[in-house]
Amino acid sequence: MSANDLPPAGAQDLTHAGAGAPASGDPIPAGAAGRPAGAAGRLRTAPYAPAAARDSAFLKACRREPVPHTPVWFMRQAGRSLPEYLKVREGIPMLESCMRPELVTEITLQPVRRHKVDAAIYFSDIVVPLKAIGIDLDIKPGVGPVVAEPVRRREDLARLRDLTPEDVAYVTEAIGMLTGELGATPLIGFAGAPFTLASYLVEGGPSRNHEHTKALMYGDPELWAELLDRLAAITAAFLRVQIEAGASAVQLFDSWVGALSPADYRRSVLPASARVFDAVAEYGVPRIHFGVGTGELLGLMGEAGADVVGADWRVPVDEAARRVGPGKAIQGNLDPAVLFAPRQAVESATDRVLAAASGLEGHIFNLGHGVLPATDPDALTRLVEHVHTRTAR
Ligand code: 1CP
Repeated sequence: MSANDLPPAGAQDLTHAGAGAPASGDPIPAGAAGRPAGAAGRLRTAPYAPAAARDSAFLKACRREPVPHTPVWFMRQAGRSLPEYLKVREGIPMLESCMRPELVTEITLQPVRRHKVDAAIYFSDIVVPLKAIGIDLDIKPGVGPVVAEPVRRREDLARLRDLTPEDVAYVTEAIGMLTGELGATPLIGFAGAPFTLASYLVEGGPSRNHEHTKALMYGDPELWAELLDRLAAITAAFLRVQIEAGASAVQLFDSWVGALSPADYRRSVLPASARVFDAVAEYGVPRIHFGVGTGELLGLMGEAGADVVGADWRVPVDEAARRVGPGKAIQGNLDPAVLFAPRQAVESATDRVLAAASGLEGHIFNLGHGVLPATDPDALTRLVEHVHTRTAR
């Protein structure tokens, strides 16, 4: 049974493998910390994810293996444009909805059922782990994450304690439910990268120019490095929880890092992002790295250690692959605003992305950034179908 045919979450008896249990026939040797030993730097099967997902087009493309068709998923596919999402979220604040496993499961499955995408992305937000360690923040409708007391001084770092699996028990529970329901459809876990998380913490909310963030980065490089270090530890712990619960791949969103020059990225951001990727390398699950406006940073983002690099729509995917260098798959990159054009124009723009990707070893079709809230859901369904048909081999 595939997730595409599934009834709404909770409408059936959920008998799923216990969260965190290796689901494949071959046992994973556990290290002292209960994590799989060895295998660093080599992509194999997601150790705790359902074995059925192993041969999915999405994971094959991440591993740069031949695929039956180009896999498709959309950043921000869960929520936003779907009427069934708006219905189940009615009256429930965003952060609270992230802490209810049944609701998270339902919202995560909705785009898989509707659009027949090749992967699910776990419904949450990049600020959830910060909330979980006690940072006073909220997600305000129409605004985004707002932090009550910005982090700008050395003494503020004490508020950034380590994250433990117990802090996010609802994530483990939801992923256990989800992997039971998704079957062969892989689940992508995610987290915000240290720079993007820092920008919300230091600014206190969304920001166009990141002026407080840059003032700290340039003005007190030592404190900045400690801040990013703390965030790298929290992010790594959060990704580990998701992988151990059954996520088949993880994406690190560094959405706002395109605000930096390559030299500043290398000096002030790359070391912390690299620590996050290193910390989950031992699991062997594909690690995806994405940011917006990162044309000049793609090579460095690859260097940080991802297996797959996502590109926005400003750089054609073949050029993105050249900048990233060999040995990594590429994800992207239809301009999400193109979906507002007539069907024929969407198909032509999609075909241009596919033509640019035709020589790549490992391409995952996605938008160049998240689904825009006013997008017609039917345009997304048609897009999945179009990519699958055009690339069937
Ligand atoms: O992709 C999915 O379908 C899963 C859901 C998801 C993801 C991956 C949400 C739900 N948030 C995110 C990640 C996220 N959150 C990112 C990285 C991805 C990206 O660049 O789009 C970022 C930057 C955020 C921060 C955030 N959360 C914003 C952006 C604000 C800004 O700075 O411009 C906003 C508006 C939110 C709130 C949010 N997150 C998710 C939803 C459905 C919402 C809307 C909140 C609501 O309904 O009240």
